[in-house]
Amino acid sequence: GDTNGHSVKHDSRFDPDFTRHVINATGPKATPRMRKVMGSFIQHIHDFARENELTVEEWMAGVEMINWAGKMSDEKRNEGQLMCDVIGLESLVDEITFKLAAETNDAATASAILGPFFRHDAPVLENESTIVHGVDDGEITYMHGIVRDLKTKQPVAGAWIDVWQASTNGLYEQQDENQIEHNLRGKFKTDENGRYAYYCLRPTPYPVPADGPAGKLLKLLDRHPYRPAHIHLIVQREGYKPVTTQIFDSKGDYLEDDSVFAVKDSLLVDFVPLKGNPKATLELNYPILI
Ligand code: MBD
Ligand code: FE
Repeated sequence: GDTNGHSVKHDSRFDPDFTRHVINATGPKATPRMRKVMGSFIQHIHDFARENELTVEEWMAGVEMINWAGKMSDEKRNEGQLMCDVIGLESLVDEITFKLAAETNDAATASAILGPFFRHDAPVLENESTIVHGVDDGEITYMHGIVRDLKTKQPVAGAWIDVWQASTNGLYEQQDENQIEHNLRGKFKTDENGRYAYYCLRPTPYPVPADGPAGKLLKLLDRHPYRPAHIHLIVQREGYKPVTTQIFDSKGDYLEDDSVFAVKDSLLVDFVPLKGNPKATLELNYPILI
């Protein structure tokens, strides 16, 4: 009861009316999409709190984890994204996006999540050159293929392929002061026959960073931090929908229990022995459809 003539209508936070009241606080200038998405978000997170009888301590632990992720996020380690990855959110959103584009996209090379270690400023390199510098214990792979139009099946000239991968010590170049800038990254352009080619490493499994909030969450969930061996690719050309993807060594570990849930059957590849090329011991012919 109040003594000054005012009353708070929604004073029971357990009442679903309270959630409605919060959602309805959205003003008329919010965009329809913002109204819909944030309304849904508020509904779900209120229901989540009620369902789990979330305590102040638990909620604050979550807030601290988000703050910790923010503090650790820069171009060297995107912990906010990594947190989303270990709960499968980036993979889910990738799948939803892919499905929405399914009519035009069905025949295209499947997508996979970008992950936290992409850099926009990879060096432009000539076809037939290498992205491997100062890595002595890796298996050098001659990776090449033809990019084709998914409808006409004709080669696509002038398509850009961004490639990046971790070194054999399990670290991307920006995580590792012992690698030269842009090691194991490159941007290649398909020639007039739609062909690209470069030397890279056979990828090796490695753990996502375990010393930050994502690592702590994995530990609390009794999960390992490993990812299966993979190579990242972004393929794009004006007039085509860009494809962000990863390819996975079909003979590697952790294909069934990727810590970030990114593996798809259609993205498994075989590295085959290569003879007669002094620069590489393995070959990967990877055709791409965009
Ligand atoms: C990675 O290397 C990666 O590719 C993803 C998706 C998440 C964490 C680390
Ligand atoms: Fe990766």
